[in-house]
Amino acid sequence: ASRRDWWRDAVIYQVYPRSFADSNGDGMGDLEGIRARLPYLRDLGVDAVWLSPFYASPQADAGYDVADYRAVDPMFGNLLDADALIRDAHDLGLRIIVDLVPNHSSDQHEWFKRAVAEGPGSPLRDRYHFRKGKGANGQLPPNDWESIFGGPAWTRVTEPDGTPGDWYLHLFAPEQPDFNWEHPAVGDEFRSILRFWLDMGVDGFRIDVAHGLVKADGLPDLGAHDQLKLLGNDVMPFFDQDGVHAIYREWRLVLDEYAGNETGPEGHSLEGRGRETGGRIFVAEAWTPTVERTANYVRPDELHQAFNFQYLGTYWDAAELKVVIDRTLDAMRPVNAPATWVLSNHDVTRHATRFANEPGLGTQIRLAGDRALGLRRARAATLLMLALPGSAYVYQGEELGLPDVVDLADEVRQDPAYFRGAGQDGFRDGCRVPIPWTREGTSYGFGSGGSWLPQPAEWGDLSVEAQTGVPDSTLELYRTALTVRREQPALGAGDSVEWLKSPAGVLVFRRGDFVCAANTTNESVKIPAYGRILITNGEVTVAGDEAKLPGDTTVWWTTA
Ligand code: TEU
Repeated sequence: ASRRDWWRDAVIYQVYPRSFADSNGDGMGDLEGIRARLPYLRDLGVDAVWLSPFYASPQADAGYDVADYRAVDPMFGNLLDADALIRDAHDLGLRIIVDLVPNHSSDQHEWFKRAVAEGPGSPLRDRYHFRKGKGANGQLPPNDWESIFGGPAWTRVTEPDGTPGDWYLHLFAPEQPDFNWEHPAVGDEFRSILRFWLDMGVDGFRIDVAHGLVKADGLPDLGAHDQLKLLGNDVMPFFDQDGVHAIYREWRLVLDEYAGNETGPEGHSLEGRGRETGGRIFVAEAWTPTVERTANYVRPDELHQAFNFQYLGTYWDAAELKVVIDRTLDAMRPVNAPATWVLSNHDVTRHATRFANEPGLGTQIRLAGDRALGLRRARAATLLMLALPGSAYVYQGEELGLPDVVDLADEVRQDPAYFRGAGQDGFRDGCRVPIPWTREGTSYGFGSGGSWLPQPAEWGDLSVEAQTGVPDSTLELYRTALTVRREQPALGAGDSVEWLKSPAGVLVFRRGDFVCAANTTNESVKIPAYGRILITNGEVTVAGDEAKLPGDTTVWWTTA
């Protein structure tokens, strides 16, 4: 990986702060806990760390409801802790990407509280989407949009005089009112927030609901659109509107201001960090109907990367994977943006559990499935992902092979989507169970005061301690893979792959001296032996110029 444009082939590790490491024994992870574990992340071999929100928040949606964008929630620490975390990360050669939530604030944000308190006609209401209701006395929501978490996307406020009054729009929970990005104060505020964190020294931003900021003119009824077809071909009036791109072109100019002002990892040369933005990047969380529409977000004057949710939504199936890989690379090449590859995050069932189940269940499931099979496929899928050109995202705990915790009791669940009965969503607590660090002990080393979600008894055997130094462990597989990835220039680089002839159910591709083969079937197959084996998750046997690749196995070769 070259220093220049580090992000083009970076492996970026997602930390979910409340579930990573708890330094003060309150059962919730915090910034000091993360800071103490930075050497673990450095040794794992990732390039950057993306932190889910740690800002001041009532935690109605685990911090994706921000009350103050320039403050750390006391639950996670304070700004000095954030400063120490960023500095220590840089000293270790790790970059820090923070989460920015511009689509909505918390209903406890100062602007929203004042907008409600000032009553109808308050100019502060123009910073959100306040409307009169329909029907007699305005008792019906202004349009037919539904919240992603279930129920109407509108909530009616009680006015200062005690009467039911205006409605406000919230694509997510009622505690997450959507900003009106047509109002200039909103843009001004967010450019200022960007500068605040850039001045703190962060290396980039993950943009939450990046496809949602601009709504169609007049907030038209959905009518025939199928709201649940988020990844179908339908463009919703509240998602992926063309107008959103003007916002990102402005943000890019803010990043450009920092081009000559690098503060990144010490010991890294300045020219090592991308050109226009001093190595700082934006990554979009944009759920669009197609990867071609996703490519619009990463045009040269907009954002740098966007999560590849089409890839995340693909099952462990060679034919389907090949289509998505080709289509992704074809979509990213014209805009000169790196492809990204992601298998898990804090919103979906972990891939070890998805692949333990039948295909076709989607990314929100609550079945354990065949655990051993799921883990084997997850390990093979990781090696495939890390062999592809572009940047890869790793969600905390996947390097331990953690499954989703599928049997959490309703009393301990906290995902608002679960309780609001979201059609396609809501099983998100299962991938958020705190990380096990040690074999024994209170909350398996997560902290001294238990964990906010209960950890299963098997967590000890899956802990970092239990897997460290164990050659066949998933943790060592990740460490070795990431080491090899750094050593082999062909890995991650470029914008295309050369597919080689392969049996059905098997993918084989070459990049320079490097060959990767992934057998997604459960039967062993014979393929040519391409050279020296660098890594595999299975037991590949070689006889002469032929290799036997067991089912659900990926192998990397070097032909050099
Ligand atoms: O997620 C946006 C989003 O659209 C998700 O709700 C997604 O559709 C779903 O989880 C997939 O099944 C982002 C954050 O990642 C998520 O945690 C927040 O709840 C949401 O925004 C609101 O801020």
